[in-house]
Amino acid sequence: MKVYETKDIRNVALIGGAKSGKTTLAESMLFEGKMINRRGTVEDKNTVSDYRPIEIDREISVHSTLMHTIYKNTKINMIDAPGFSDYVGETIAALSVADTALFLVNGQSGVEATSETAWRQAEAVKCPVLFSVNQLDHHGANFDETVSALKDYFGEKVTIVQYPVNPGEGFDTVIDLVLMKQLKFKEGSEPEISDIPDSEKSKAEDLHLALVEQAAEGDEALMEKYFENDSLTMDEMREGIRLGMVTRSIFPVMCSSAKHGIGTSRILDFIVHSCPSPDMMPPKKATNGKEFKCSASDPTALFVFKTSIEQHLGEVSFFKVYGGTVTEAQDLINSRTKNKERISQLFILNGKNRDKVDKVVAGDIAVTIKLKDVVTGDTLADPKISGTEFEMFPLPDPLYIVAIKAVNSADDEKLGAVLNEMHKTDPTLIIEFSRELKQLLVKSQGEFHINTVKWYLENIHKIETEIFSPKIPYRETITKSARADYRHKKQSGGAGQFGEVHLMIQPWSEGYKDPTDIPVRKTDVHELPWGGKLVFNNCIVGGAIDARFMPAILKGIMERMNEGPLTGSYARDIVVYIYDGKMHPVDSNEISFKLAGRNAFSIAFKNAGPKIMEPIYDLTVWMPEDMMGSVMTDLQGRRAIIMGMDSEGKNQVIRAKVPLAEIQRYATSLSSITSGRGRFALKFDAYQQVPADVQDKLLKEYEESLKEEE
Ligand SMILES: Nc1nc2c(ncn2[C@@H]2O[C@H](COP(=O)(O)OP(=O)(O)OP(=O)(O)O)[C@@H](O)[C@H]2O)c(=O)[nH]1
Ligand SMILES: [Mg+2]
Repeated sequence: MKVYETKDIRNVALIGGAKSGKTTLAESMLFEGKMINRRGTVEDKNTVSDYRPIEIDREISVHSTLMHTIYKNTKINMIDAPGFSDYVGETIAALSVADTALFLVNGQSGVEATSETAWRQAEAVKCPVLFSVNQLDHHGANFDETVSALKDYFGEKVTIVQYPVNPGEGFDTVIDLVLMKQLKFKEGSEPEISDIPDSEKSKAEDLHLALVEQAAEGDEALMEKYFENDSLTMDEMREGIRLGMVTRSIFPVMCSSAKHGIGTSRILDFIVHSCPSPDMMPPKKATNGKEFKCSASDPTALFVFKTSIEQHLGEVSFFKVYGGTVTEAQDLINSRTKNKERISQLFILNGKNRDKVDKVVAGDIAVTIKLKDVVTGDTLADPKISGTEFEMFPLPDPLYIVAIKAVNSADDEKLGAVLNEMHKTDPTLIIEFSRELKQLLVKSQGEFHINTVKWYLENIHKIETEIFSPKIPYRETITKSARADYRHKKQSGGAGQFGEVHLMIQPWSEGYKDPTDIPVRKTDVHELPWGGKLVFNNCIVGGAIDARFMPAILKGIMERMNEGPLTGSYARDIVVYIYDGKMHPVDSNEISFKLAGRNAFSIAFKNAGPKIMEPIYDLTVWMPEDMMGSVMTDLQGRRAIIMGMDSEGKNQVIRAKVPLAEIQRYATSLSSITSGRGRFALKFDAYQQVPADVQDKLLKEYEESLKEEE
């Protein structure tokens, strides 16, 4: 394979609405570029992009796929991202290295919820966007309505470059406003170019003018030329569009029917002539301030944006080169580990098919294998600039958390290992063993995402699993003071055990007051790892308990704080006063005082108006206005307290405080209430007392669980 120079490379991420036709368009682009000689279809399960078993099984894209096609001596790298919002991590990764987002909209359904998700990601990384209204061969396709929805959602910079002459069945002809010609397409060959028919002339002229104005807007020199000559030449327009794309002052709109290969060759042509090459993009900044402009003469620096595990290859690292060139047998330094990594083999991919290459230049995207310790987000750089590090792209917060366990406990270890491997290839899946809940948690983007995990576990790794809601990390505390005495005494033949503790407890809060009748001698404040405090006061006078037994008493109390007397959850915010007790000259030892302390504490706790606290989260929900009523009604059924309402762009926003116990599966509910249009964010706020009926229920459940253990 020929080595392409930076200026002859384009990096395109295919993003947009779910099932809008991204994978089909990628197939058509491969076909037009003669990379394949037969176009596969998603239905026939033979596309280059959706090659993985799960994608074949489900007929959707689940992972992003790297491909490339050649058009007019330009190497166009394509990363086909999945459209379903649960896989948004793949879209983010693809956009992080793309210089153009080719954004597909279904001409029949317009701007969908998943289109909005994709758009937000492109906005976040400021990626230039080129729209194509696809599926224009559908009888229900409506180009004008789709464009006005695009403008409505994404702004007036959405600018028509082409419009269809005969949308619907048999669609094959467009008016192109850059070329100012009519193009009639036939798959696999150049379009038939003719003059714009009289019937279309005035519409075409109007839209051409709008395009010229938008193209000139990004550049002062072009604006001047436009004012001077009342028009721009085709080269000037191309230049203007390219500059406008980089600064995001124009979002051109094209037309396609990916399924029939209509429009594809002109999209490729547009990418070559009017979309930026990597060196035209703003420089990539490293954390040390150094800037990389995708120049082949710089020292080598590459960024790993994706990791996958492929049959026969093992771990594959996908990277984009931001400086210099990468060659086989080159040694680079991983900025995270500071270790040397040797590049063994380099490949460019078309789905699962790979071609070996000797060299990859700045701006290009390729893969390598068998690196020692490299994860997504790592930077590998020439030893001369080894401190260079590119920032990892920001990942979305998890929205849907489940607990998982193997049906067969013999699979437990394997399950952990496989899940950790999954995290490596999909960093939006977070795996955590919660010591507190004693559960293995999988944090994901939604139910669909978890179903994907389950599919892999069952079909590929042959592990049957059970998925359930995680336990809630409740806390226990007290509301008033109480005293208790406990004597631990055991006389069984030889050495006996004896320890007696008298204590008082009261709730801790900022500025609490010590009791007047107990003189405090020594205070230790313990910040608890799970939040809150335990204040431990030694108030012994006259040697009733030796100071050497105090740590044992504290240990006993801490055991109970660890496993609260009400539900076994962590206890917090308590002040303890050890004010009296008894020792035995022979039988007193640490064990006895630990047990006496623990039991005295338990008794006092139960008499001190104990309460259960639950985590409350700040919930923000975004949804279209007409769905606000149903979202609100649903929230009221979740013990939510509405804090405020607002509007943000096209959406309404509700802010509320909601107990975690009520929103564990909110992703699924909100999606069904709003037909996917709603989205939400969660942030931990504070612990709050549970209502009495919930407390009763929890106490009963805990008692039952203790009985079961017995
Ligand atoms: N009629 C028609 N159908 C199309 C066109 N493009 C794609 N399709 C069909 O639409 C469905 C979805 O196509 P895909 O290419 O898988 O869409 P996608 O955007 O890659 O889907 P995801 O990656 O799963 O979001 C398939 O059944 C395609 O055959 C088109 O231009 N016209
Ligand atoms: Mg797809």
